[in-house]
Amino acid sequence: MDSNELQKIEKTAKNEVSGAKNLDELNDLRIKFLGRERGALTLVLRNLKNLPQEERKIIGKNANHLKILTEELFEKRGEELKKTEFDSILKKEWLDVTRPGAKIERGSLHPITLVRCEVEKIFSSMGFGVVEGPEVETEWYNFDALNIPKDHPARDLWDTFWLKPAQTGADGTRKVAENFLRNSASSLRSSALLLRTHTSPVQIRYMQSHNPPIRIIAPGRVYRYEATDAGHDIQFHHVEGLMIDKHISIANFKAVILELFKKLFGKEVKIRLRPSYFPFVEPGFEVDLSCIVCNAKGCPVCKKTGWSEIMGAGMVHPKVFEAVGYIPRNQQGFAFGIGLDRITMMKYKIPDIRLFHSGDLRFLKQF
Ligand code: FA5
Repeated sequence: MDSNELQKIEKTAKNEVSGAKNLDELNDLRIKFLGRERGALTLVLRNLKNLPQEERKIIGKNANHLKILTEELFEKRGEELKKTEFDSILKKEWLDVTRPGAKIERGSLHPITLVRCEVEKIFSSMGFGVVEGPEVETEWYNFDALNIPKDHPARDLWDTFWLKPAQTGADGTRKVAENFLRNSASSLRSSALLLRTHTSPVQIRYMQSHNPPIRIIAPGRVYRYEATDAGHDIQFHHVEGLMIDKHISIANFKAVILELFKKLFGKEVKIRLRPSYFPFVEPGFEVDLSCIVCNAKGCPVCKKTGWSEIMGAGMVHPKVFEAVGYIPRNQQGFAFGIGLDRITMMKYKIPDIRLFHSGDLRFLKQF
């Protein structure tokens, strides 16, 4: 061991410490030079005892001096590296708190949902409850109980999607659903399955489990196997209505419907009742609303007539009361089925019903 060796250690330490690229590298170097076991300077100091006394004095002094110097080198380089690392973190994670936030895309309710909610609110304010029923129905509820027996020509009024007998899923879910529907008709009743063509079966289900007085609406999706055009789709929505008590008349029906339209459209509207045939009401009529899309001037929605057929209605037929187990003469009432899509078109002046299911965001984003 001589002074040359110490100078060599000093030179390498200076070079390597100043060249350390990060704190890990610096730590390795610290072990290399100052490490307790095998650090270059530690070994020098440890071996001092083997040197002659004179040499030990000089080398010892120089080695201690170098140790202090090297520790200062590490300290200084450590500070530099910490600052560089901190600066790079700051650069990476820098956040401009004054920058305006990114706009969160929000969905909106479908126009039909908006109008459905509004219709429900208006009917609720007139004391009507809101009930629902299954979209997959049995033939008995959709037709038979509504006084539309098999082979009756009136069935042709409702072009029906019939369902094939269901495949049972591994978990038996479809079977359970089918059994539920079939059991809720009786075993003697027709249990073929279909997609309901109107929400009138909900009034049957409700009357089976409730006695008059009744005041309900039944909104929901319905299906028909028919050609589509600006005013017709194969999947649309009905709001069925039913009001039954001892002395309910068509005058009550008119008052309720005019109140609905007045509140929904925010102004008095014109309606007209045309005699019509529905097997489950007598008398039956269709209600036309003067076309709001074109202000009754004529457009594709009203087929250029100025009127749009909006609903079917009438006084509940005694046969329907019989089907649900009521004594026909004990009560009377009206029922109606509003085309929800049609009144939505009127409210928002939508010229084509097919837009509702087009999935076109340019259309949907307007609501
Ligand atoms: C019925 O379905 C009856 N259940 C309504 C009813 C209930 C009458 C209670 C009497 C008593 P209709 O098939 O007319 O009736 O349908 C009712 C309304 O649904 C129509 O007035 C019309 O506004 C709308 N509608 C009918 N077919 C379509 C279709 N393909 N696309 C869109 N809306 C339709």
